[in-house]
Amino acid sequence: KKSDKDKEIPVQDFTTCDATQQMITKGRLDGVDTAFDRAANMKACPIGADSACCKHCFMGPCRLNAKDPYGKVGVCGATIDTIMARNFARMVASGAAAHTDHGMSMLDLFREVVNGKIKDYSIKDTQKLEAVAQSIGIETEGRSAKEIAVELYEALESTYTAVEGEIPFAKRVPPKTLETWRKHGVVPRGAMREIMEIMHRTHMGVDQDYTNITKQCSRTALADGWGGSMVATEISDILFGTPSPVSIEVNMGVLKEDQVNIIIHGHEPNLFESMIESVNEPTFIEAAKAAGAKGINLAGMCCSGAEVLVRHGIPHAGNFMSTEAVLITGAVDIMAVDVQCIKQGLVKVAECYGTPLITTNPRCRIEGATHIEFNDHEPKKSTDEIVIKAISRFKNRKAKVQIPQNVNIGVHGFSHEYINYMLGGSFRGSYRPLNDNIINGRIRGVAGVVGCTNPRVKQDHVHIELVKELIKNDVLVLQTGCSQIALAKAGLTTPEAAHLAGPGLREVCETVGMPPVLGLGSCVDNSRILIAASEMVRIGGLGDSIADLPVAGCAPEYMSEKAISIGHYFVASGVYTVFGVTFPIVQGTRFHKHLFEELETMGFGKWGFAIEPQEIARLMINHIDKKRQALGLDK
Ligand code: SF4
Ligand code: MSK
Repeated sequence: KKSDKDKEIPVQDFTTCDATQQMITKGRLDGVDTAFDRAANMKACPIGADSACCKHCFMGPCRLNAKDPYGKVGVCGATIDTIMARNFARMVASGAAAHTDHGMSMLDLFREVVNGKIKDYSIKDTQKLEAVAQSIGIETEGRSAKEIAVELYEALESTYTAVEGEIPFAKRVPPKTLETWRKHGVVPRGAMREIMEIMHRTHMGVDQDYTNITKQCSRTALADGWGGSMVATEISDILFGTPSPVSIEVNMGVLKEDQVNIIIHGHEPNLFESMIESVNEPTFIEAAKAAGAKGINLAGMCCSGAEVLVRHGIPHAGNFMSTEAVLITGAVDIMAVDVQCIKQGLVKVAECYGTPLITTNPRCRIEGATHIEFNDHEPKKSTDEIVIKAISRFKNRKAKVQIPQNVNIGVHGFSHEYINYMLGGSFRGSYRPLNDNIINGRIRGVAGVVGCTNPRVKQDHVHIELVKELIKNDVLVLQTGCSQIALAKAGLTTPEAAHLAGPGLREVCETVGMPPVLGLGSCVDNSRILIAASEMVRIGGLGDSIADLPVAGCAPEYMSEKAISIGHYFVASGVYTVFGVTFPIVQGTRFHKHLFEELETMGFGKWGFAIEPQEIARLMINHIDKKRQALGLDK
């Protein structure tokens, strides 16, 4: 039962997504609560928001005063800088753990496919297999795919397990950037080691120098971006195919009243890949018809959706803040989830509409949901069972169905390989034309706009207005995750959106036939942006390190610890990265100065913060212009 307090708040203040607005309105009439309502009814804790509290031991918890940060210390004597740095480090550790565990699952699957123990999946992209192997110095000439894959597996395992040395993908880092990392001792070893060390160092009574803690934040975050996340992306491409652009429908209108609707939500692609097989089984299609449906309709949400949107052109029903709203349609016959960004609140909403909510991963069970475990060794066993349940729910649908008719068509699937191809004219093309267009000023710079949606700000609004402002100023925008879906719903992922771009970017888009906003995939696919940046350095003309490039990043509506890890690996890689909503550090403290100023002087990127889209755009564009000037591109 919802409280009355938020009933006054117009739904337009919660979200710019029309379909989600319609569903919140319906939810209000049905007496159903969503995270929007809960956020309106629960003020964020002001002490936690500033990260001014510590509960790392039981002499505390200790609460400092953000308004007088140096007026007090914790019982152990910990200063505000130590407390904030330790809290920040643990967010990085948690976010990095999520991505690296995801990557490790993909690597486990790859190992079992390569050694023949799993036969339901296979290596789909041998060209990518060879390219990844070559990138870390594995000989491919005259060798079979199996031989290459065995050696690649062994090498990539050290991304997680290496107790010393450097992770394999450090070989892809531009030499000058790597030199900076080596100088500051932040080249990552295996992720397990780095995450373990961060947890040790942030224990009570260990590392109490915020600059030293920040070093381990950088090392751990880099083990995510250039390690766990990059392995997740590359192995998923090898197993399931490297994305290339597809035109596809996005938004809640992809649900179909007269079909069995199945939604997959979460992050790892293997569940979804198996579900694609299951829904195409003729026996299930027949069974769905026998139950009175016209067919089976499969759609994705969040990053699970982003993975298959770019690889297979499966429709996407909406981003993080629409996952409860989509259930309010009454049209979802089953929602199956795996890991990450799955709100516990889904259970109640699903229950209200008689939609089975299925957990599938042993790492993520939710009280009140049904668990049907997914196993890579017999994947279809669980996805078949889920389809059967969905058909049965369709047959017995009791909830009134109301599907918002919003559908947007956009082009997605710009892997860095495809960007190469698109701009360079061959699959082994080059970023030369991109660099040339930046040098001649048609493209002012490149921005990565990524990340979640968050009920503390109007859903999609900051993403959309920020991206519009960037492209208007000739900044090419690369996107992943929930942000990409926000822009797709706003119609900016189409080549026609080029008319919203400044004259230079518009000319490039029209010549190539590409949108001014390029969707690259899921959150782990932020690694594609790192590779694109490395390629831009390698091609030349834009400096020697990633920190020299006229680029900037942003997660304007972030909500997760994963986003903090992503933000910090971009910063450690040399990118100015602006976050919106809130930033968990007290302004005016030494730790704040370290992250927002000093890291840049050490050869890294730096953090930035602003809430309003125009202000974020101004910060990013100013930074791009500063880098252009330093390169001598704008006299
Ligand atoms: Fe308080 Fe120090 Fe314990 Fe943190 S570690 S709770 S600051 S006494
Ligand atoms: S799903 S981490 S809400 S982007 Fe990757 Fe979206 Fe953020 Fe989850």
